[in-house]
Amino acid sequence: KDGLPLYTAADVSAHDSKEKGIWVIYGNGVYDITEYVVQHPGGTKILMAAGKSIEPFWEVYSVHKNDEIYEIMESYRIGNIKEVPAKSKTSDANDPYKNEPQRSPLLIPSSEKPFNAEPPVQMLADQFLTPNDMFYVRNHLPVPCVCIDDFTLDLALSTGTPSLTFDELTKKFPKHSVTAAIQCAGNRRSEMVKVKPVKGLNWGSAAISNAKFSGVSLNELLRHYNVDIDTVRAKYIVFEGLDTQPDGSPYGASIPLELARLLKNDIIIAYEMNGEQLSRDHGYPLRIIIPGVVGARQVKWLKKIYFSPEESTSHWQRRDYKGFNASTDWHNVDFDKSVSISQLPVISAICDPVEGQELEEGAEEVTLKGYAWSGGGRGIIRVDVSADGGKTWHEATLKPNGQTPYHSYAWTLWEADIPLPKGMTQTELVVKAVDISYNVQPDSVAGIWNLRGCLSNAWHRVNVKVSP
Ligand code: MTE
Ligand code: MO
Repeated sequence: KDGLPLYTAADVSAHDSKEKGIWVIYGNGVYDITEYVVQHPGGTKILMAAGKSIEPFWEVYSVHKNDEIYEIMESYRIGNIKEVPAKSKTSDANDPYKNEPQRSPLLIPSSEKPFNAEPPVQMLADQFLTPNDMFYVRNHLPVPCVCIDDFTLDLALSTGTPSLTFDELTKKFPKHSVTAAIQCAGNRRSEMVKVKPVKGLNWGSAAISNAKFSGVSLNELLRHYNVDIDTVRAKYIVFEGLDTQPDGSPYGASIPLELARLLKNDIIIAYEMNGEQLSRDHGYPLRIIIPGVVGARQVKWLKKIYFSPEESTSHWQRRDYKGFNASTDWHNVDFDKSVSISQLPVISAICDPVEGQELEEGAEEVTLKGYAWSGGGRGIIRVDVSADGGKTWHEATLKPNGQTPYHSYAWTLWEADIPLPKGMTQTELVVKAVDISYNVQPDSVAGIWNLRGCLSNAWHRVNVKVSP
C-alpha cells in the first residue's frame, strides 16, 4: 500500500457524488467506493460519508467493524492520505473561539464561529433519544469555560438574592426529568430561502433533536425561597447565560409568567442530558429547559434568573425570533410590534429518503421515516404521507412517545411504506402532521415567508428519482 498515490482531505471531499466519484477515508487510506455503493446492504446511507472519513459513521453503525468489511474496503483502496502540517496556533491567542469543545465529526456545520451544526438528517429518525454528540448545536457566541468550583446560579427574588453552588443545587433538591424535543425557530429555513433570501443560518431539517433532560424543578427551587410563581408580581421570568457579547451583555431570554405558570413543574434547570452531564456545547453546567417552547429560550450556561415587568432586553428576545407577514421587509419591519416566539407550531419532516436520492431500481414501494412535533406539549395524532406530490395520502405509523396528549413534549417518530406512482422517473414525497388541537401545517412556504426565516413548517417535500 505504501506505493499508492497521496491525496489531501480536500481531494477526497471533492469526490462526494456519483458524477464525481465517491471517495471515503478510513485510517490513512483513501477508497473509491463509487462501484460498491449499489451493493451496500445498508442502502444509500453510505452516501452520508461521501468525501469524508467513514469512521465516525461506523462508531454509530458498529456492525461494520469486522474483518470481512475491512477486506472489502481494501479492494477499493486507491491511495493514502497526505498529512498536511497543522497550522501554528500561536497567532490566534486573541481568538474568542480558541477554547471551543471537541465535536463529533458527524455534525454538519452551518457556521464554525460561532459553532452551529445539524446531525445528518438520515440518522435523525433512527433513535427516539438523539445521542448527545449528535444533538444539533446552536451557539450565538463562543462557548464559555466554566470552572465548576467557582460557579454559582444567581437568583434575584423579592425574598432575597441567593447564589447556589452546583453542589448545593444538585444535592439539596430532588431530580426531575422531562423528555423534550428542542427545535430552533430557524429549522427548515433553507426552504424559505428558495422563495426569497432571509437573514439567518441556512438550516436544513435537522435543527431539532430530542433528549431526556434531568435537573431541578424551577418551581420547587422558587418555593424553597418562598416565591410562589402563581402570586409573584411581575410579567416575565428572565434567564441569562454566561456567554457574553463583546460589550459584556449576556445571552438572555424570557417567557411570560403566564406561560411559566401554565408549565409550572415541567420547567427544569437541567444538569443532565440523556443521563450524562450536560456537555459544553449544550450548556454545561446548567441550562433551563422550558418544554414545548422555541430553542432560543432554552438558555444554556444558565447563570441568572429574575422576574421583570418587561421581556429580556437581549437582541435575541427583541430583535430576532419573531414572526412577520410575507410582505414585511427590512425597510418597514417593526420588531417591537411583533410577539416573541414561545410555543412553536406543528411541524414534521421526512428524514429518509433525502432530497435527490435515487430509489432502488424497479422499486414499487418506498419506506419513509421522519419526525413530527408540535409546541405547547400538543401531541401528534396523525401523520399523512404522499408519494405523488400530495394528490393521494396514506397514514404513517406513529411510534408512541410515551407521553400524554397535552403534555407531549417529545417528538413522535413515524414510518410508512407506501406505493410509488407507476411509470415515473421522479416523484415528490410529502409529509404533513396533525396535532391534538387539529392544527395542521400550511401546504406551501410562500405564504409563511418572513424576513428572519423562522417558523418554516410547510408540508415537507422530498424529490426522489425512480427508475422503472
Ligand atoms: N443559550 C445561550 N446561553 N446562548 C445561545 O447562543 N442559543 C439558543 C438556545 N440557548 C443559545 C442558548 C438557541 S437559538 C437554540 S435553538 C438552542 O439554545 C439550541 O440548543 P442546543 O445547542 O443545545 O441544540
Ligand atoms: Mo435557535
